[in-house]
Amino acid sequence: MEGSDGANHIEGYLSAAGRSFAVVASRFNDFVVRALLDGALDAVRRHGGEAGAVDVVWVPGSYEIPVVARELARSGRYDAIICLGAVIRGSTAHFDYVAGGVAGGISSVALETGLPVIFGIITTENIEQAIERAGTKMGNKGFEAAVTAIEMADLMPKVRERGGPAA
Ligand code: INI
Repeated sequence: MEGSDGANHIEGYLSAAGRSFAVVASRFNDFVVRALLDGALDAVRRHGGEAGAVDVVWVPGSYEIPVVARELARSGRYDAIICLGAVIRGSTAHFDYVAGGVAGGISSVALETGLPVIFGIITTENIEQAIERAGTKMGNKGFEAAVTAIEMADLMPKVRERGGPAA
């Protein structure tokens, strides 16, 4: 698309129709993560997708998310992977290890596989802040993560087509 500045702008649109997604969800703090999942499925439906086109895989804690995301990304069955978890500092002495591990792991999987792997992990100081980000006054980070997945799923094929090796 040519923008008003004369450059060629490439961007993803927010249509989930015909797209397949996997969600990797952490059972730790699951009362928060279930609200994030509700938000993510709502986002898929509101953007023309079907809940039946979403597979949800549950793992024990956020630290386990990257290894499962990697398997799912490598399967070739999905247009994007959405990772959902809640790492709350008040609940653990090893917050930094869990939060850092899951963030670095998700980023590595995305770079290794070339698939959008979306960081829908809430990292907060306390439970109140987590609840605020799971469908109350700060919105729903699961919804936002799914919208990002939908946009990236549309963007990546366009980037490959545009940026791939010349024929
Ligand atoms: N996992 C979370 O997803 N959130 C947390 O807040 C958390 N805390 O508090 O410890 C947490 N820990 C478990 C961790 O993700 C792993 O499951 C565990 O260390 C085993 O590898």
